[in-house]
Amino acid sequence: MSQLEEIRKILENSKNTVFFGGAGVSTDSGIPDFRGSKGLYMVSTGDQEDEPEYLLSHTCLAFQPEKFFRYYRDYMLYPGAKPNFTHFALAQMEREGRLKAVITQNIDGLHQLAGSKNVFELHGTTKRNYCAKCGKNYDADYVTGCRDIPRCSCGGIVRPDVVLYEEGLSGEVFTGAANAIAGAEVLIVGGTSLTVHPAASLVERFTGRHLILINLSETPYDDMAEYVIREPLSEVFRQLV
Ligand code: CNA
Repeated sequence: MSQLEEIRKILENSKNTVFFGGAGVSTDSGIPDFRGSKGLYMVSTGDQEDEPEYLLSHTCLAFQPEKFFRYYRDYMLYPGAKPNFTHFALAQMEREGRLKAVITQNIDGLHQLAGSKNVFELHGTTKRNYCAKCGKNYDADYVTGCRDIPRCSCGGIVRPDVVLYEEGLSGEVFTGAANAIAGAEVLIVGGTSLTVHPAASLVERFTGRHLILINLSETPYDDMAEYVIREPLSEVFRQLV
């Protein structure tokens, strides 16, 4: 039996699978990842203040908001992006009672758009925005439509509900995700370099039976996995679901 046939059988027989993914899930939707071969981190001018880690940091938002929003709007917002086969396959598995949760590092909201209900967004979402001063909520269209710094009616900056570099994760979301992984029988990890912490270390909470890792490039957790598949996620899911 081939590896993919074995995995298909495992997924067919389990009612307790959890998926943990990252930017590689959405590359087939036209959203570039950070560390893949065509990722945003592969372009560097050598100036630290031009690096994505700085441009997407709390410091940049606080002290150079124009620069922050220019980069954020150009590279983090994809209003026309649609879910791809992987997003839809995961939503279908949940509807069929086979998938318990999707845990994502993505901020694009595409899992929910595909129909997934139990989604833990570890790094927040570009779909929600709020005034840093008064807390008033704004949708993504408001931020997309602003030319420069999005402002609230109170004058405060409207920022995305996204976990920026130097900011902490929501304890509630992280605990929910950790519990889902700790209670899973099968864990599929896909489209993530597993280098951003603490999110990546969630894999260590898994004590179930089958760990399946689907990623185009090597990750620090490959040795932990029972199956390591180095093919595009959508192609793999077409054969699994
Ligand atoms: P990453 O570090 O960019 O890693 C992505 C991984 O996915 C790489 O190892 C690639 O080799 C792999 N990959 C790319 N395309 C595919 C594919 N089709 N099939 C299989 N593997 C593929 O991204 P991580 O998610 O690990 O890092 C976490 C960051 C990235 C989070 O903070 C996110 O907010 C951030 N991010 C999110 C998005 C998004 O929301 N779509 C886009 C870009 C970056």
